[in-house]
Amino acid sequence: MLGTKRVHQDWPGLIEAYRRWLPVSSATPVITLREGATPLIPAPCVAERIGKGVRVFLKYDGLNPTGSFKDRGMTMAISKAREAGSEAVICASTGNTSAAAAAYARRGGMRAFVLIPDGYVAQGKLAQALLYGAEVIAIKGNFDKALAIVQEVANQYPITLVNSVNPYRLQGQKTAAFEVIDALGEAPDWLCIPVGNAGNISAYWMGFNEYRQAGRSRRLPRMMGFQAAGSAPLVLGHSVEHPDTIATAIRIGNPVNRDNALRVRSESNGDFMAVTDAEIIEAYKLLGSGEGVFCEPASAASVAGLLKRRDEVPAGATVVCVLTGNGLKDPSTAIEHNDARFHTGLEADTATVARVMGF
Ligand code: AN7
Repeated sequence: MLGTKRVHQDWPGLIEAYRRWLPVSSATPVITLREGATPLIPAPCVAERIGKGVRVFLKYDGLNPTGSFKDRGMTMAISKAREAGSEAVICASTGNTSAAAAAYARRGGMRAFVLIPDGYVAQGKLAQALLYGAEVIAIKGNFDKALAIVQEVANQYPITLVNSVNPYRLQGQKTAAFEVIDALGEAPDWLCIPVGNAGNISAYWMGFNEYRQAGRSRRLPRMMGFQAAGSAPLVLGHSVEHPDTIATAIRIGNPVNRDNALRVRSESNGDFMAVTDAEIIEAYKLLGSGEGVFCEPASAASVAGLLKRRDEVPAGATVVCVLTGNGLKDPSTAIEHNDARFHTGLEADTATVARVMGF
């Protein structure tokens, strides 16, 4: 009966929720914004395009505190940096890592330095880094160059690197796989995921394996990673010097977790594939106007990829597509790419409004 049952359960954040699976101890100061516990949303419009009784779910990690999956890794990386006595952190970022690093570092009382490719970070992400109080350094160069610089800086000076070469990042991010299994009661048949530096695909695979070893699931998914066609080093088999895509979050030509990614592909019998910007935008619009889910372009690559490979999905399969970031991160792409009827500059009278409505 409504009212007799406690419907809202307080969520302590993923470190407390999954403490026994994570490298933390009573000495670790937990820096949290109550990240994790994101919904697994059924996607009937996407499923209908595949048919064959396939079930599709969206792991909507855009509902984390700073609007992306990066919060999962950052609560761990920042808590461990704080435990080690660090006073400052640094990262290179296409945007989301910088927002998460800034928020968690400031919450933990640390300085946050973020290097970004000047002009190629979506507006919402830049706004976040600035507002959260990061020290933002925009360079004339892409993400790969920025990452090389922060690695050198972190080697030479007393500052903690919080890109996904930091092992605590992947530890935190693996909890998304735990949540998928906790929600479905079993691992999916396919996991579709956008790939940039390949940290997240590596983290999910770790999480799926740990849960299976512990008897929480019986199978492992095929890991299907999707890159933007102009920025697809793992598909091509070599680095891309000048990566280019509308999905700026995954505009990465030299993924640091390359070896992990190749191992995940072979161990899971998975695959990597490129999706074009046009395919990304089509999936992005379908998610918005068909499912009511607003994700950022990079995230839509997972659904674009699934649709591209629809013929290979086994009948009756369960598929999870990871939506890594919130659509509000990148309002200009949404305003530029939509199928809406948008009537502007009209006179403020009822007759005019009724006329454009079609009455
Ligand atoms: C929305 O923020 O690399 O394959 O610097 O923001 O783990 O790199 C972002 C990556 C997918 C790719 N979707 O994840 C950064 C950054 C979104 C992202 C990815 C990113 P990885």
